[in-house]
Amino acid sequence: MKQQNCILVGVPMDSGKATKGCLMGPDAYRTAGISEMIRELGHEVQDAGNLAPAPVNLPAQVLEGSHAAAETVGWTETLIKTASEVSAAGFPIFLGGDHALSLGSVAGVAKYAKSVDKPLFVLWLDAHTDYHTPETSTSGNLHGTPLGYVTGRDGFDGFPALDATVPEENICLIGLRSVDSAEAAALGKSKMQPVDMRRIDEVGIAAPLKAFLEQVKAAGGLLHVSLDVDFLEPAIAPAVGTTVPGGATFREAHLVMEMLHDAGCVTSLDLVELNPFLDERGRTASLMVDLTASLLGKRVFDRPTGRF
Ligand code: B3U
Ligand code: MN
Ligand code: MN
Repeated sequence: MKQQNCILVGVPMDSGKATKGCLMGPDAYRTAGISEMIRELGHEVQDAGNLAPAPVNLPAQVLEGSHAAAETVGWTETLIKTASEVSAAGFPIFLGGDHALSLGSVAGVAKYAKSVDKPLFVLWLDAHTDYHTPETSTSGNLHGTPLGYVTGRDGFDGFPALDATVPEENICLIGLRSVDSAEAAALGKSKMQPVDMRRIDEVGIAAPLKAFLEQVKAAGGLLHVSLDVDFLEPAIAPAVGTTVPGGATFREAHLVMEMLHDAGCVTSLDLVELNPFLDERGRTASLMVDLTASLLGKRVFDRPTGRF
């Protein structure tokens, strides 16, 4: 990955589920030193501050089973606009906020990709598939729906119409270990590339990622990475509302980020679901910043320069 102009976009969004706390995420990343880390790695960084949701009123029956729907639609409107604009200016890093922010970040990046006539690919690092529609969700939590929205599934009345959808075959999900039955049924019919923990146990995490990155590079595509804290093993990343045992280890997660760096095709990043209220002395926020460092080129041993 060459030198980047990183743009930090704070998204203190907490409307994607009922448990509160993700709104503190952007400031936790700042406190953990995300700007300083990026600068030390030789990249440019600018902090665009925090966004706010557009004011939205929904008719009574629209999205009525969804938690805080109007607020999430407002965030989505704001994020589509911002994500499409900042993508033209540099490498956006969306500091969440819960995973409902990806309804807007991915839709906005897809809009940008269309404007420059490049295919968009998405890597979803998550315990969950987040492939519900508001109608299939049993929890009513819209953080479980972004991949449903950006792939163009029906049932998103009230949300902005998409300028561009992401082709299912361009989406790879790694880390899966909690998939609701309605999602599994839809996933079975889709062309998305799911990699669950069993597959990782059998073949390792590098092989499926390598295959996907080769697909991205062969197509000359843009790659958006969406990193949910619950991709990680809860023992190393406790600051998340939806812990699921058996997640990616410290070493697997860093390897993923290092491979993404070496591939040189990542163009935008979401850091989502961090709930600082649930953290232990900031260690989850710090781990997420360290993983971002690996994605941006931090390494233990740099062979060309011989530096550790
Ligand atoms: N699939 C469940 C659980 C869930 C999805 N994403 C998170 N949790 N973080 C749901 O509520 O949609
Ligand atoms: Mn998620
Ligand atoms: Mn998740």
